[in-house]
Amino acid sequence: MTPPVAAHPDAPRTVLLTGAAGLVGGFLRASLPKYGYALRLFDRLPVAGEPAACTGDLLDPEALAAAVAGVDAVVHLAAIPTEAAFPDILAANIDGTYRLYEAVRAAGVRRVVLASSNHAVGFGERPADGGLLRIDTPHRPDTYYGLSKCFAEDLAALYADKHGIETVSLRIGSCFPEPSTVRMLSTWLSPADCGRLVHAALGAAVAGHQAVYGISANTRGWWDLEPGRRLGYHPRDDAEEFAPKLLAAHGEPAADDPEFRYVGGAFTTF
Ligand code: 15L
Repeated sequence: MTPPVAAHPDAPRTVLLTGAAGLVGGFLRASLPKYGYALRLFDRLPVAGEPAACTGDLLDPEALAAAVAGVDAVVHLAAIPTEAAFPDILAANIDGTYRLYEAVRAAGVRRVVLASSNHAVGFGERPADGGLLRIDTPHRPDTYYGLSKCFAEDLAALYADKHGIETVSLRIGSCFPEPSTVRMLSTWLSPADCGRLVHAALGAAVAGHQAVYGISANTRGWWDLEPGRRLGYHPRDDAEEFAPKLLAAHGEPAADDPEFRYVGGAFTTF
């Protein structure tokens, strides 16, 4: 068994992971226990190989209340993870996240780590001077999906200001086993760095609501990672090792290609 690595001394210990059956949920089920967290798993679908996982819907108040009872923190991944019809996004991502925060408030949980997305700022443009995209760039959603992540971040800010619930919103790039497009040479978040990021976000001192970009230490990254570093996120992976293969297959994108120009890449074209 892998020994625990660098746990924060005052980090939460019992953590509810919503969306535990999804891809990122699977990465975190593998990595977070190595940092010493005890995970409680929650998903609409059964979680493969995890008979103790709670199967329930975010829109079911009783299931949600039972899931949050007694945990120190919540990592909230549960959502439709891509563009979809507005009524579906409204139910799963917008109402679902509202219900989650209400349950968190009622249960007295202090910390949420929220899976936001780069698509909250998807129409943000690559700085022309070659600089980094700042974390305080205004919301510019590229889809209803991105809009739901803007809502989630703003909801987190409301519950911080009104109820003292601390949230770190992670504007995740492309969290996959490896990058599969040229854009992902910039936006990739490796599974191991995803674990590092969530661990940092669970344990760091934050006042209220704070957003950070979630990508690896990519040579071609153009989103400012400094806010994450200040929380203790020190990524170790770099998508550049995949560059020769991807560039040979696809070539360099043109400067006016949405994949190159906008944070959200192809999502701006749907
Ligand atoms: C996301 O937010 C999606 O959940 C994921 O499926 C990818 O499309 C990713 O963004 C991305 O921008 O690559």
